Amino acid sequence: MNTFPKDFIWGSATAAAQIEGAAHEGGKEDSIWDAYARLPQAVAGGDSPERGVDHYHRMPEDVALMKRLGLDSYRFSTSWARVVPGGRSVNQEGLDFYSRLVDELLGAGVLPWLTLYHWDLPQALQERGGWTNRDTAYRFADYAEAVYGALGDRVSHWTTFNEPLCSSLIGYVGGEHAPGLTDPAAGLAAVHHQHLAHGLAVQRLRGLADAAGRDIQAGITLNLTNAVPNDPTDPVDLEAARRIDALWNRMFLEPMLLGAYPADLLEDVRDYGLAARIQDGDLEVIAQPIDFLGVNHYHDDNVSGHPLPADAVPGLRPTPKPGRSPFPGSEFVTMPTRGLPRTAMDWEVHPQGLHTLLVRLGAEYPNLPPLYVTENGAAYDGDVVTAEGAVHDPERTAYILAHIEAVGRAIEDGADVRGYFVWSLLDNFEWAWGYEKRFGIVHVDYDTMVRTPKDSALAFAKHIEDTKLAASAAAIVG
Ligand code: PNW
Repeated sequence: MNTFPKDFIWGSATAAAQIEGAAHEGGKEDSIWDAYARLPQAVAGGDSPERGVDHYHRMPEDVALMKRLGLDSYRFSTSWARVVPGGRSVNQEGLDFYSRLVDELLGAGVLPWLTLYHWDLPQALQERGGWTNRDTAYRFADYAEAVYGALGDRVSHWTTFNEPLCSSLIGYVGGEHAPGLTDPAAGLAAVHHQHLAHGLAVQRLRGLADAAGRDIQAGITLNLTNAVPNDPTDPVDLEAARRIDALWNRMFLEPMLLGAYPADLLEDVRDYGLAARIQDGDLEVIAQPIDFLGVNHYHDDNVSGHPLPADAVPGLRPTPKPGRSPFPGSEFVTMPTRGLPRTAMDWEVHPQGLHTLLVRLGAEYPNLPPLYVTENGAAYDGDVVTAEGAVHDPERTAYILAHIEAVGRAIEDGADVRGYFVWSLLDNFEWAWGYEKRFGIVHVDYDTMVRTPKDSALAFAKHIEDTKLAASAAAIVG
């Protein structure tokens, strides 16, 4: 077993639109995911976030479960459409729900780790252009202020965005996530405006915290994915990997950490107007110092510049639909399979990729803040609750433990990683896959909403306990 720092944070994550349900209760109005799910064929099985896993009504039970599993922290998101329904005025009832959640967590000894945007823009703001409208960034900072006003006395960890890549490129270019557009220029506008929104919100949160004499930790979560050239000796594949690395990783890391978009990226996407979106002063706002960087990691991308053979399985599958390429200017890039085991999402299982990524970040960005793995986990088919009330999920268990081991080795190799959150606490609404793909370490029966910890949850709980015992033993001996 690896040793982990004594104050390493072990947690689990969810997102509002995936678990809460109560889509039209407590003053909440449509988010883009509520609206998108009503479009024919948008979501597998015609599923919607309307009911979620009823967390809105079962919150205390879910927090009790976290306590039982021994989690140090719970990463959740607040729904903008619940807090500012219709993008108009603040809904106290919405804030009250999150206030009760935070109290419940603190009462259970679980650190609240709050994300402001996990993809559920108020539909009313979408009708004003959504993230293609620069004004949305300023509205986001106001929303951040409203949430801080209600929870800032008790919440210390603030994440602006979860995976802006998905809510820009997959939503506006690939067309497979809400709002379902297929417009590369719109997607890149969304990227820039989300960056700006991040910077404005960090400034706003810090200003409010300073005025109140409080310390906060503010950061962002990115989904970072190694772009591996399919044939590392082939210049065509190497060029494809450079392009995907620029779009997937560096387009997000560099404005925030270095204060500039990568020059090669600007050249790759020159036809789509990204440069024209950047106004004087934007990059200073975007490059606000952050206290941590959240890293979501599930798989590597094996990248080629050659067309796939006719019988090939495409590597990256965000949704059940054969979607458009989400890569502006690099639409020709393919993702061939390379014989690794795959999850039910068709994503490669390759824990070493997480080690490579975490070590690389420290090597490439001298001013990198501390890292937290804010999501990692796997969907597998075939979870069943046995007569004894167990769910045997050996593949998910192995996936999680192998990735934790990779994190431990990355720390030994110098990466400054301070926490690990499993995705996800509960089976939930897996975006365009609806309820078909189960990522939970806790099983949810979608008819009765009964929760049953899977073997992976018990293994994770045991891992947390063993690690803490080992750390305190080392402290006594040391
Ligand atoms: C993340 N991809 O989404 C999200 O943060 C979660 O809400 C989600 O449930 C989880 O991962 C599992 O999918 C992703 O296409 C969606 O590479 C798509 C991709 C990656 C992450």
